[in-house]
Amino acid sequence: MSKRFFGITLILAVAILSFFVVGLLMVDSFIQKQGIEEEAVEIATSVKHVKHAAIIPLPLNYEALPGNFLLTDRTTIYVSARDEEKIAELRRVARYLADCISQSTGYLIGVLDAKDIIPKGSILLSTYDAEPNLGIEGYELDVNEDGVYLLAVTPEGVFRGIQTIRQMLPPEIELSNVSEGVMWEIPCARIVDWPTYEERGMMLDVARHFFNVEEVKRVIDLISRYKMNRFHLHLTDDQGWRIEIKSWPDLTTIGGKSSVRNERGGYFTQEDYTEIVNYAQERYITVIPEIDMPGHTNAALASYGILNPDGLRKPPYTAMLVGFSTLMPREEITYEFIDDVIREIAALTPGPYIHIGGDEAHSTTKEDYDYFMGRVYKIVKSYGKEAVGWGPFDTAPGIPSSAVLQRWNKDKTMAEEKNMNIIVSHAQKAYIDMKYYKDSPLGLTWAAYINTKTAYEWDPTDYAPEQNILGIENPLWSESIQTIEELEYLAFPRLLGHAEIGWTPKHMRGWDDYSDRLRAHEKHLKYQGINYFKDPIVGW
Ligand code: TNX
Repeated sequence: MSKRFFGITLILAVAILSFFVVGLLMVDSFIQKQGIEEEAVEIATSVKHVKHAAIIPLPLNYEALPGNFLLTDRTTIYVSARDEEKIAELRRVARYLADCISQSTGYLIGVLDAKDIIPKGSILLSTYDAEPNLGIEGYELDVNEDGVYLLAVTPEGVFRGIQTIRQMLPPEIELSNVSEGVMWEIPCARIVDWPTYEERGMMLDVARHFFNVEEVKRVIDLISRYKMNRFHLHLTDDQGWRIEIKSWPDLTTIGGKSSVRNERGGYFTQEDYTEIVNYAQERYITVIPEIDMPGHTNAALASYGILNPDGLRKPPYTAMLVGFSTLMPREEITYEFIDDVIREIAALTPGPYIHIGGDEAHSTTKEDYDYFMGRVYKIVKSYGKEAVGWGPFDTAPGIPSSAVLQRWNKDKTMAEEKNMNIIVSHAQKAYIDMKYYKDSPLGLTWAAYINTKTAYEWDPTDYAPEQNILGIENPLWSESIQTIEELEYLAFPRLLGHAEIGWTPKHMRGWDDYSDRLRAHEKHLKYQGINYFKDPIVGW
């Protein structure tokens, strides 16, 4: 082989090799670029996801899929279940969804029983063959271009899933009048979801200032939107008695009149209360009525002289300081009174619980308090209900492990020792009557300032052992509020964060993601007509 030939071969070989190397590099850079583009697409979808499906509380599993389901005037809701009773209940739930859709789209949405195959473009609500591990409130939601399929073990689970669908639709779906020109799209996705805690609730104090049936129904409706399932009504306190007791009529004719600074009194008749309970039940929300005792009872003491040591009615109380009043723990008339009250309320309440208060009984000796709580507990049980109470009611020896503690502070407790169920309502995080900031126009300050971020960044296990936690509840005491607008201002948006804490597991929660979703959800709040606080910390 000549030197020249070898030289040419070498040049050729180098040329071929470099061709390959350059080619490979190009392919590689192409692949890399492709990767970046893919990543960009992914980011874009996730932004879109935040924009179009900012669901609160965050579902356990959310898989975004390409495309959208388009709701039209031909969309029909089908129901399917194994037995006639469930079908009837699902028809009612379907009607509820149809009405939600109709009011803003203007479409007349029909509800039909599913037979074999359902047409393209339909919504199916079904309790047929759902995975039992979804539990009572869990649901599976499949949205694809051909249809929306919502499956749950119970109609209650279907109802919770419907709230997810509503949040996935454009925010105009919340308006109560028809919006023209909106594409009623639901982004395609597959969701499998269930709650972390069994109880997720709100408490409303109607004793300090009264709120009427319509207002209470609105509150129930709003909390149902965020998958809450308990509504605790604080019905009696020093400043007012708000529930008609037929065997003790002066409780409302006298005790119902007063309120904080006498600004807003009133009471529910038993028919009113039943209307509230039924409205809540239609939304799969259990009402927990509270008769607070032995303290916080001035309104009762002002209604009946016989409940007082001197036989004289106390003057009505309209200030805000607490801890001065007490029923007489060693007098039988007290228990005759309580027996009547609990009997009448238990008869009107389908839920398993009656809340017997027990907080801040500073004018009752510990011995009397213990005796009193033990007696009242037995009365509650005798009417087939379980008792819930504020701390320190769990420290009374007559309160057994089957009772439920509502924990609001860090005072000494027996609940763990007794292995009681605990509802976590820690005042420094869960109280929605606290001011957001120093200069907030409404709210109290004794526990803390709680802005939207503080209200979100806590976990029930910070306050009780996991195995004892039944759930969480957000009390809205009403000393500082008199109107539904004021109520909404304190409750929203904080309540959404609490709803998520009760529903979504701790490891999936984070402020950055939550605040993104909250911002994206803002129009839904606005179009529901909620007077929410535009908390700057959310980035609003
Ligand atoms: C404490 S916490 C109370 C209520 C007040 C509330 C105001 C608890 C069980 N009792 O009587 O309304 O603070 O934030």
